[in-house]
Amino acid sequence: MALTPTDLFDIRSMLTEEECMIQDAVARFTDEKVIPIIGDAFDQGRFPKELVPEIAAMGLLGSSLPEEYGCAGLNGVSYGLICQELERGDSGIRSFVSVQSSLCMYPIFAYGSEEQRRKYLPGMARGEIIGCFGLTEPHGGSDPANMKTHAKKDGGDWVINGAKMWITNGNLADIAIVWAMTEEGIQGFIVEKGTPGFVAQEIKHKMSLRASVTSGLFFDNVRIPDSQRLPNVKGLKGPLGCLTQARYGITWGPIGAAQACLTEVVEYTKTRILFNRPLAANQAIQIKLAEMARRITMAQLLSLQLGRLKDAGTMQPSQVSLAKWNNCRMALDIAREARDILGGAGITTEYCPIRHALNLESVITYEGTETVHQLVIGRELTGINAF
Ligand code: TGC
Ligand code: FAD
Repeated sequence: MALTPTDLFDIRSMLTEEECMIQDAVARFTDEKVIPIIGDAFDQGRFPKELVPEIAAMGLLGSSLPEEYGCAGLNGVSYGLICQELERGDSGIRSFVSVQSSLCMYPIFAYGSEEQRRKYLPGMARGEIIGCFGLTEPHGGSDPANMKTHAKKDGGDWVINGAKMWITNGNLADIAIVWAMTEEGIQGFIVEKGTPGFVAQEIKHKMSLRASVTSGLFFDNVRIPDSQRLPNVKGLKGPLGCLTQARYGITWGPIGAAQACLTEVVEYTKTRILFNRPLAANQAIQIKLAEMARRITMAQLLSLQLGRLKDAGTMQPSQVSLAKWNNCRMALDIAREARDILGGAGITTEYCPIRHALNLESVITYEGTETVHQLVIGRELTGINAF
């Protein structure tokens, strides 16, 4: 029996019927709605916002949160498969879902008051309220403990001053989850668009994640009531807890990007005739394709096991770091190699590898750079903090 090139170890057979149905539904959406438009959106530097209602209607926003807040209540493996299939289309679409789900809805659910959950989560699940997550600051994102943005208590209000940088969905967002230093350590605040003194400014001239909105956020004496503070967490573990959720999804996403590159390059090399034979008939090419399939397979096994650990409630942040590092590196290497195999044709967005490669330059940097994740593993092995 012939194996599936993008699933050589039959990961599908290890999924439940519900997980397979979710994967198929999102795969169909990506094939029919994302892939036909994404090359142009990337060229134009435009996030295809018109896709949001359908993404929401499919239950992909906050998909792991409970149904009582209007969410789908799916397990972690399903969330991973959603990320994988969306990123097979484009990292920007997966980014939108990651930020909304893991970085905005999750903290409101995990750290928010019941009133905040009821106020925001159902509208966010419907895609009517869009969120962004402000942790990184202009002076250096790898070390968020050194946070300059601060919030000062003033009677029953908080006054926020500072700036955040590289914020996905910044100019799209109706609310920002903003992390700020207070006298009691880092705390999270929900800042609504239009609050006086709060401005989002889109970052232009990006060569990566062009089908995604990235912004700077600026806070000049932004006054919000205490009811907009997330009451149930203090300290860096608040934002880092959100990152663990998002990074988990990001371990799956790049698998989709790599699968898209492999699929395209296998077809191309079978039909490209050079030196009187298909390009795919050369050992040098077959070894490159085999290497891609090997690395995709290892990444799939890592993410599936990570997902099963997550669903069992035992997943550890350093396990997520290992998979985020491995899978982003795997996909970036594959996208670059695929671009090379396409020759000159590989430099336009008619073929997906250059778009995925450019996107993955961000994916390997955000949510903790490759170095940050390597040092997390180093710390796990040695017990010595080398940051
Ligand atoms: P450290 O001393 O290690 O930890 C402080 C407290 O946090 C706890 N903790 C975690 N909790 C949950 N998940 C994790 N991954 C955690 N890592 C640590 C830890 O137990 C401790 O708790 P407690 O109770 O003892 O206070 O903190 P550190 O200052 O040494 O930092 C370590 C380091 C470098 C790993 C951390 O700062 C880090 O991860 N830096 C990278 C920052 C980053 O990833 N930023 C991402 C910004 S968001 C983004 O990029 C979105 S892109 C979205 C998209 O478009 O898809
Ligand atoms: P720096 O922290 O300045 O790092 C620079 C270099 O130094 C890196 O190579 C890093 O690996 C290396 N380095 C750092 N520390 C060490 C060390 N101890 N030893 C050796 N090397 C080290 N942030 C948000 O808060 N919300 C978002 O929605 C968001 N979306 C993003 C979207 C995009 C497209 C991008 C590109 C970024 C986004 N980010 C977001 C920011 C992202 O998380 C940061 O870019 C990332 O954490 C790295 O921070 P930095 O860019 O300031 O680099």
